[in-house]
Amino acid sequence: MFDALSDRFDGIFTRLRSRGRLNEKDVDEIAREIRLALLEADVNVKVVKGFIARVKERANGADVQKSLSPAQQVIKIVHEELVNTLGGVSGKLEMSSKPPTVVMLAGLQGSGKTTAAGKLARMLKSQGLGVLLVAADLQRPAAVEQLRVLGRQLDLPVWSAPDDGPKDPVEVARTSLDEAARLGKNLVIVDTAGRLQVDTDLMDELRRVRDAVKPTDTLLVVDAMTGQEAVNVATAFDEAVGLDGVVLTKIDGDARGGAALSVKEVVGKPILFVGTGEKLEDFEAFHPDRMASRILGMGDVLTLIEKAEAAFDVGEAAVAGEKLRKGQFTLEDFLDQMRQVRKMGPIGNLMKMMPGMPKEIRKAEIDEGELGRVEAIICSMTPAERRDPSLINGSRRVRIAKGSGTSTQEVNAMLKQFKQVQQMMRSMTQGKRMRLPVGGLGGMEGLPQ
Ligand SMILES: Nc1nc2c(ncn2[C@@H]2O[C@H](COP(=O)(O)OP(=O)(O)OP(=O)(O)O)[C@@H](O)[C@H]2O)c(=O)[nH]1
Ligand SMILES: [Mg+2]
Repeated sequence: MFDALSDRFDGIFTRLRSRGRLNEKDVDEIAREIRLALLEADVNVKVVKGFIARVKERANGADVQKSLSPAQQVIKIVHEELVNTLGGVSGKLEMSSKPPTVVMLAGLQGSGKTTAAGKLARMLKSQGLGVLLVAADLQRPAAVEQLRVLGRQLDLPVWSAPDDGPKDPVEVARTSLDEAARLGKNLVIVDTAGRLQVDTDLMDELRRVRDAVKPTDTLLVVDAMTGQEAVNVATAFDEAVGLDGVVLTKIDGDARGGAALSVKEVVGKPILFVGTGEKLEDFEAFHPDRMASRILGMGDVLTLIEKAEAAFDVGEAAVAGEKLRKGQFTLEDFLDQMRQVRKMGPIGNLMKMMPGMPKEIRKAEIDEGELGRVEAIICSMTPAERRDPSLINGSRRVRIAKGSGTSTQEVNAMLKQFKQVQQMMRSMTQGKRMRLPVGGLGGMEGLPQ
């Protein structure tokens, strides 16, 4: 999401950097370009109008700081206005003072409700909450089973209609609270059937499910691909059941970002979470400031750090750091570290969060296959070889290449790069000038040296 918009901003700001002072006419021109960029990203017209008016007023007005260049001033203003448009401060789930807290997920068919139920359950479980999943979607035959599968993956209970009893979602919802009490769970996530706004029967059923569980948080799940149509969807659901917030799904796709930039301002409901992929861990709390930074290519260090904290074992990382310092870092340690990094998600996504990454690198297709090959090569070595690569002679190289489905050249290149890293680490710890390995490691070729 936002790739096209990011590119447009990048172009506007690049041209701006070569300018000196900005007069009113320059500001008008920039405003026009930003307006077009936002409209192309399918942002609601009213939102665009307000956004442009504020940027113009501030760029022309006294708001301008003398310590910044004209380009920096405009970027700062646009960043702040993007943050505001995306909701200003980060929203949070409301927790009930009288447990259980009940989160009800509603939305159009296929928007990602059931997946979001699983992802949210995973996130809250990891925060120490006792979660019960509730299958109040009896519309689609496979819906209950889909939630049960997620429950099994997460090792969480799923409450559903009895297999041989009546299939009434309102009854399932109502009894789920007793089940939560019986199991001692303090958080209940209710998955509901997908429905179209125009379907009055299903909207009515949703209201009755709501009245049965009295949700602490009613969240609308919206597919980012919906664009600014998300505004109409959110308005309809808000009128029908009352919303507390929005979960924006599939932002990993090529949605242009209109939904994200329109919904808060028009409907007044904050985006609380975003879905960034199909897997259960592809889910993040939504932070307007961080998202604005990502749109403007400034990176998102905080999310990167959080991902690292979630993926890395602190103890292991400390041990690896110590070995690095002492020059005892082996291929085995390298493999461990690489696996931990890969747990953080596709390297390409991580690159986008790094500040100061040139656009070409942010957009470069990182070859995940190359990382996989490096992993396969190390895995095909014996433990002794991993600890002491100097053991690896010609015939061992052939064996390793065969075992990993690579060539001896690839094995050689990998070993050479590893040696360079070791040398670099050694010279760093000995206070010598740091020399980065030529070419970098597995698939990372092309990074600035
Ligand atoms: N790429 C991507 N796919 C997603 C994301 N969230 C959900 N999906 C996919 O979208 C499809 C629909 O997801 P569901 O969770 O079944 O949607 P739903 O709203 O429960 O659908 P109904 O119950 O039929 O209304 C599935 O194939 C999911 O894997 C996301 O954040 N990114
Ligand atoms: Mg579903």
